[in-house]
Amino acid sequence: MNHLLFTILMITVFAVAPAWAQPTRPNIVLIYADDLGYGDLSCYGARALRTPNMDRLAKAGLRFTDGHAPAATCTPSRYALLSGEYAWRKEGTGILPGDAALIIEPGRLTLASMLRKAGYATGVVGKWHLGLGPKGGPNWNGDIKPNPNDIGFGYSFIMAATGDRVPTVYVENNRVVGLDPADPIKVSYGKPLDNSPTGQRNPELLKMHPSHGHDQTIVNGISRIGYMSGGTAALWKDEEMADVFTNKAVSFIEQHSKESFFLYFATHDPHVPRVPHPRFVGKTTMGARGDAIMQTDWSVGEILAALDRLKLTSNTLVILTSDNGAVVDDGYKDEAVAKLGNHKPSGPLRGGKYSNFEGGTRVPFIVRWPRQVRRGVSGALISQVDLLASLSALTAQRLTPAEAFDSQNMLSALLGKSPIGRKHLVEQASALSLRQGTWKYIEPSGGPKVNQNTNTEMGNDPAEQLYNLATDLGETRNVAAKHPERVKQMKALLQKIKQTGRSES
Ligand code: NG6
Ligand code: CA
Repeated sequence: MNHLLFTILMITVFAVAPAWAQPTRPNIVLIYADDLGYGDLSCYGARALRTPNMDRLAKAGLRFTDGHAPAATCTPSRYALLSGEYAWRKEGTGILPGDAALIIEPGRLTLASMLRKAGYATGVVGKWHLGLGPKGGPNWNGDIKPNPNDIGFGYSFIMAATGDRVPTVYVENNRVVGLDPADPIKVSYGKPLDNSPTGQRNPELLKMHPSHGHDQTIVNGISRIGYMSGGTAALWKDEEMADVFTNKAVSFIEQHSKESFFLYFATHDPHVPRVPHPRFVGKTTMGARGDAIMQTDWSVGEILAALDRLKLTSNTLVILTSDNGAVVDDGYKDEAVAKLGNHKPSGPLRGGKYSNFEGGTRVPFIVRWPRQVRRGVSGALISQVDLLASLSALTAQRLTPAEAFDSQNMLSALLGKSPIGRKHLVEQASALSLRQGTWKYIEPSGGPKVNQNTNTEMGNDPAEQLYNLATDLGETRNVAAKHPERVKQMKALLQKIKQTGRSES
């Protein structure tokens, strides 16, 4: 048999064979934290708090030091993670309001639909923030469709957007959980719906006050972004959210323990509003943000414990990462700033969430699969946008050139079999940056140098910026003037990646 025929045959066999025929194919659990920074884990150098469960994962697995979220905010990162396309290529992929329509077209290949096609049971639990429903937004009181199940997930239990945005309810598959039809939900991101109290007019009703924005409808003593009425029986309690999501994630694992499964577990922690369960309050010296990180670590521990209990650990690929870098004051007076002490949420990196500097997209990135992944530390340049191509290689699924065109097969790097990652990576914040090896080029941009609300160093500059991260990880010395040739070449490459509409390797 010639080689090509054999390869085709093998691909076919793998693609159609039932799960039991592929003992080495792992379950996949993607734990996606929200706003967890590069320096927030003790295994990444934090000293002001300990994250034993995440550390345990790192110790038994591979810890990446140059792993990236595709963007410095949530929606574009999640869009790229699931679609394999850089979000900046597509309009309407910025931070979405809570009533936005689904931004990934049903029928399009996604990380979930690819794995589903490969025979995996697929599920998403946690923060969604990619929109729901058709153009014009979802029908909260009826059939919420399209939803995650229309883009590859067999099961979904989500919040539509973020904890600080209405509607503050859970959605399971196509329905708001616990909705009383006699008390329908209304949502507005324009005018107020009625005269109900708001954070702006009724600060006396708040248990947590906004520092900027977040002064509209009050739910559970916390004012949010957007207006909402009705749905009283369905409203979530922020204090219980980590328990609710974690329990749903564990149940999903239990229900599918006898088949290959893919769980996308998107915790809301440590995003604002940071209202951890009372059992985590005061667990760190850092106030709500530190305590919410402890809660994140607890959620990770519960997932790992479930895998152990069900004897799934050795053949489960666990990936732990974050949707963007760290932010301290993201809109509520929760003492995160006052109690930060010496803790550096972005570790040695400059900037954080929203920033063009490395703190925007370089995030914790840990991979464990005892059967296959080499233990240790990897400096390979890798991005979450690569998971689609890498995991399709792992499960012998073919991608056409029209699919996942920015996703590169980084399976060898992911499994620790190669120290080599991407040759180049586009980082998305208010401007675009290009990483090539240890060099970083930031496009000229006119935005503010510092975001006054969050106090983030944004990395905006009308001049071109070039940093050599090998000698200047903290991006303190712009060497563009010293290396005009390199600037020219990197600028041209970024232009080419934009124009050709795909990332060539
Ligand atoms: C910003 C919010 C911030 C956070 C962010 C989204 C204000 C003033 N700030 O617009 O609090 O919600 O959006 O965060 O409203 S993300 O992690 O989902 O991208
Ligand atoms: Ca986020």
